[in-house]
Formats: sequence, structure tokens, C-alpha cells
Amino acid sequence: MMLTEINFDGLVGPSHNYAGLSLGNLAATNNAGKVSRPRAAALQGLAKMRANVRLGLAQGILLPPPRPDHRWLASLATSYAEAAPHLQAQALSASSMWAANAATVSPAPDTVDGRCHLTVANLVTMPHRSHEWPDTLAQLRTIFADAAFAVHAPVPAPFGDEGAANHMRLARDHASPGVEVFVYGVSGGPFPARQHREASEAVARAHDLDPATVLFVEQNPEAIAAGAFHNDVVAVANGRVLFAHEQAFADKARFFTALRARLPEVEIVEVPADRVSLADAVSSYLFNAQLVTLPDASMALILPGEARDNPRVWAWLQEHVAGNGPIRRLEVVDVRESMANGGGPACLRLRVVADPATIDPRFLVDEPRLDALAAVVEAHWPETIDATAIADPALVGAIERAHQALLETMDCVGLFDS
Ligand code: SUG
Repeated sequence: MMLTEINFDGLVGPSHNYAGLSLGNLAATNNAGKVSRPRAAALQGLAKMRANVRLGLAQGILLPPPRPDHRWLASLATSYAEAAPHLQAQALSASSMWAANAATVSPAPDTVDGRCHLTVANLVTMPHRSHEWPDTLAQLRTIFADAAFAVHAPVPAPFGDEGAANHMRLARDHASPGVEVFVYGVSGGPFPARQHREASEAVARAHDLDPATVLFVEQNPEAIAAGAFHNDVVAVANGRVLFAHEQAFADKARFFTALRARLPEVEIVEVPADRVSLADAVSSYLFNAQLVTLPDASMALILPGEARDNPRVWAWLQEHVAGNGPIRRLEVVDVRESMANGGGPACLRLRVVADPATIDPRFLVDEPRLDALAAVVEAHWPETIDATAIADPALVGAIERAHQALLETMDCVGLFDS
């Protein structure tokens, strides 16, 4: 068994648009009604994957499900042509691109039965995301069909589960047993708390985790109110490093004490609020970065361009890298189209620690595969989508043809048919 961290990025689907569907996600609501660029969006995502491949990281891909979601509309006793505009937008959303919300993953070293467990997120809080799970379940059961994995169906409603975006794993290294931290929100603030404690607890039970290695931690309500609709907007972990905003957690002293007791070698890098405010953290997505271990065992932070554009954020980062901190290298990527809907580099990927030999090879990518994907996108993805004109049957036809071309290129026709 060669356990490696593989980042599975969600390919931006051809229906990417700015419908402003996510209350509490300030970027998405502020950009509601703007004209999106699906082709540029998908190419930006592919360029990020390519940059990570060039850093020597293992890269996987998740394909977008068919949109509009006709099955979901049929379950609502309507069709795309007849549906109300808000239902059309919800059925057309390309939100599966944010793969950090696809599932929660517990790698084999953490589980009692020695399998890698994945639970598909139900995403019930947001209607446009609540119908992602059946296709995600089908896709993950295909990718992780090997006996090394157990892929679980979602936790039932009403317990909201948003997957890996609210889950952090800390361990000496990827292949060692880890501490799994489930971060939940408590409702009562101006915005919904999308991750419920009951859901996190159900996932931890389903994953056969040793309770002594699991922590349930409350997200700071102030962070949710400031626009951190997922924990991964204010914190990220990799290996033995936790990188977090000072105001990320409701009771950080208790959390850090419990974490240190379980993983004495943990290194906690906190960014103080007087250097980077919660508002700066949310608008720059400093923490929605991929904190990765490079082949030489050093750590790099893969950041959105917006983090470099914020002088306070960039100054803090420069100081950290110049000092003795664990983050040794900064890599800036352009994922502007995704960012405008509130999805940074870390939202776009699902981390799975596994042996690549146990994974369906169609979903692992190298540079030639990325070239082939970029060619399909260039040829078929709409150049722009005006969020106010999504009823247009010609647009829907173009989106569906683009999706079919993708499935053919990836040898995945039928993937979403079950
Ligand atoms: O669920 N945006 C996504 C962004 C998800 C970010 N993921 C993580 N933080 N891991 C969301 O709010 C906007 C779609 C729209 O409004 O059209 C959207 O769904």
C-alpha cells in the first residue's frame, strides 16, 4: 500500500453562472446577476490542476453531473421549460465544482476496519446543492469501487452535512493515524449554519473512527456572520499543521488543548485578527488555500490571486515565509470565476489519502489528460452565461452537448445514468 494524498478537483461544468443562490456566501450574493464565463472558469480550474501536477502532487478529477437536473425537476413535478425561474437556476447550478463539499473522507489509517471511508454530503441547506448527492454518490462509487474503500450514502435530512469543507485531519504524515476534527455551526445568526453537529457525529460513526481520535468543534458564530459559511474559509490543516484565523472557532483554547493532547507534535499557525480581520480573511480567501506537502516534505500554500491582492494578507504571508514557519512556499493561482461564487482553491478539491493503484484510472489526471480536457472545454463550453437569460433553450442545448462531449472524452458515458 502506497498511501498518497490525491486532490480530486471538481471540473467546472458548462452551466457555471452567477445566480446568487447561496445566502451567507457574500461573494455569490454580491455577484448575483453578473455574466459568467464558463469556458474561462473551467480552464482556470484545469490550469490549477496542471500547476499542482507540476509541483509533483497526485491529481484526480470529479466530473460535473448533467445540468439542468431533469430528474430533480421531475421529482418536483415540473420540467425546465415550465419551472419557475428560481427552480431553473437551482436545477442548472454548476455547484458540484466545489468538490470539498462532495464528501467527508476518513483515510484508512484512521479507521478501525482499515478501509478508507467516504460519506457523500447531503448539502440540504441550499436547495441548488441539495440535489447534487445522487450523482456524487454514483461517481464516488465508481471511482472508489475497490475493496479498500467504503462509500456511504448521505446522512438524512434535516441534519445538514457539507462534507470535507467542515472536516480537518491532522497527522504526523498522511500515512499515519490521524486526529479528525469535525467543525459544526449553531443556528441563530444572520446566516444559516450549514453543518450540523448531529450530521458530523453520524459521519464519524459511519466511518468507524476511534472516538478517542475525533473532535467535534464549534465554528465561531462571528465567523459565520462575517461570511465564513464553511470552516474551510477560516481554517485549513495538513499533516501536523493547523493554519487558522484567530476567530475561526467558538472556544479555541479548549479545542487547541484537546488537539495537543491527541497530537503532541501539532503546530498551530494562527493569524491574529489585528493583522488580518475576518472580513479580509473572507474576501481574500487566505485560508481557502490548499496547504500541501511537496515531494521534498516541505509545505506549500496554493492561494487565490485575491490573497496576493490584499496588502494585509500578503504582508502577513511574506513575513511567515521569511521566518521559521512551516509554510515554506506560496503558489498563486487564478480561479477568479469560481471565487466570484465563493469558491477558492480549497473548495475546488476533495482530498483522498489512498493508494492510487486502487482508484479507477479514468479519474486520475496527468498533463496529457489535462490537455484533452482543455480541448473539450475550448470546443464546447459556453463562453458566457447571463444569469438572467438561463431559460433560453439554445443555451440549455449547448450545455447538454458540452456535457455529452466530456463524458465521451473521459470514456464515462453512462456514469450518471443509474
Ligand atoms: O456552497 N457557492 C458555493 C461555494 C462553495 C464553497 N465551498 C467551500 N467553501 N468548500 C456554496 O455556497 C454559489 C452558486 C450561485 O449562487 O449561483 C455557490 O453555490
